[in-house]
Amino acid sequence: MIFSQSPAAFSAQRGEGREPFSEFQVERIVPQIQLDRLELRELNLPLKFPFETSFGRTTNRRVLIVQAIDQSGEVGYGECVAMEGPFYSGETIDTAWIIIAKHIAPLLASQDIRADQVYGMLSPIRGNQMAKGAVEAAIWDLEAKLFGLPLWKHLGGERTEIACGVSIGLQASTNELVETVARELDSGYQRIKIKIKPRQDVKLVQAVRARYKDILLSVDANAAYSLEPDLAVMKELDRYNLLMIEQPLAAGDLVDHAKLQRQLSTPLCLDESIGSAANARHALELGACRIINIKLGRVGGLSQAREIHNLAVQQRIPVWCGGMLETGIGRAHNIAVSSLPGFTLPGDVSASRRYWEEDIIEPEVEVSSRGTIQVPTSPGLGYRVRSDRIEKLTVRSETIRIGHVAIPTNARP
Ligand code: OSB
Ligand code: MG
Repeated sequence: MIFSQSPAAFSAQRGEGREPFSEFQVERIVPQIQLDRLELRELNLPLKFPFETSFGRTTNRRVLIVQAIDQSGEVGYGECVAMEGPFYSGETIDTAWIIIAKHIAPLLASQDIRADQVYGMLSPIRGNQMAKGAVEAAIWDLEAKLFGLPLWKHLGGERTEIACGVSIGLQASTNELVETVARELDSGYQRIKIKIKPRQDVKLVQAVRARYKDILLSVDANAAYSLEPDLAVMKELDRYNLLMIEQPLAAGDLVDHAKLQRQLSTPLCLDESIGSAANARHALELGACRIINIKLGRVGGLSQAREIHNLAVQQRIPVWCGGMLETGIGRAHNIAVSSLPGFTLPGDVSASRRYWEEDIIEPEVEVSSRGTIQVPTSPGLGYRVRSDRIEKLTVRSETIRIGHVAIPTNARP
């Protein structure tokens, strides 16, 4: 009976070759994970350059890394994308830590689990998507490793190369912005996104467009505008052939986004507004956007990210993968998600070296001169996590045991 196998026995039986299973087999043979513990760590990493948006300036990243460890000792990694302060979303890395330790871990206790069931198991907890997403992503990595499959394949991804864009923060001057754009284009990036905020918007776009008529250019306001007072600015932006305007209005303002979209020819893209697959469905039904930015942390994990992707494909809405200044662990998850076929626009998934002097994975994420990342071929995330470096960067840690009770084989369907 296939279901009676533990994942460890299942991988061992597959032998050294580790050739991927056909989709048919992956469908049928679903090992269940016997989780032993979660390990939380806070790392402190200085960014190579400060990153400024309409909601603030980040110079240093406090990063919460989650390790999901099963009874055979296999380890999956997840990264919580919450930031230090509650300014992009309501979560912070400190709230996520408490939610994981006090509320998420107990819900994972006493059962055999599968990665695609984790989001549902956590449904008693309202919100806290980034906390959920970090744990769920770690369990996906663990499960992919138990299968001996690269995570992107285990998710159902198809692309072996993903298209990359960059997100450029607010700069000290317009000249510096144009110089930064030039540098990123020279590196090969396929799409430029610049951050804007009230009074630092049209003039920035105008300066970049004056130098680069035809590049794929978009702007991201991080919810800094309101419909009524700012309609004129939005109409100005509409004249620059932008690929999209990302999240101009507040996260909850789906109705106002729909009103705005009706008055613009530039597609609106929602980021902060999309906290779940339900939000995505509502936004599309209202006509609040024509493009969706998918961030696995913001939507509660890879299963929700995939569900939003599937919905968007059905409705012919292009999606792309957003970023949250991740270390290599979060970056590797973003690469895996971006391999799904509906990710047709270049994402904010860029090279490790844009953010870090030294990443915590090996090899680091590299971008080709054509602005692409090759998906990895080894199991799970597909990058080696540098435990030594993680150890050095750790400022606090906590181990949370998951009380596991095996369910007898004959009790299963
Ligand atoms: O709005 O996409 C955003 C970074 C932190 C918080 C929000 C956002 C961003 C970015 C950077 O735009 C994306 C990246 O390069 O990781
Ligand atoms: Mg954004």
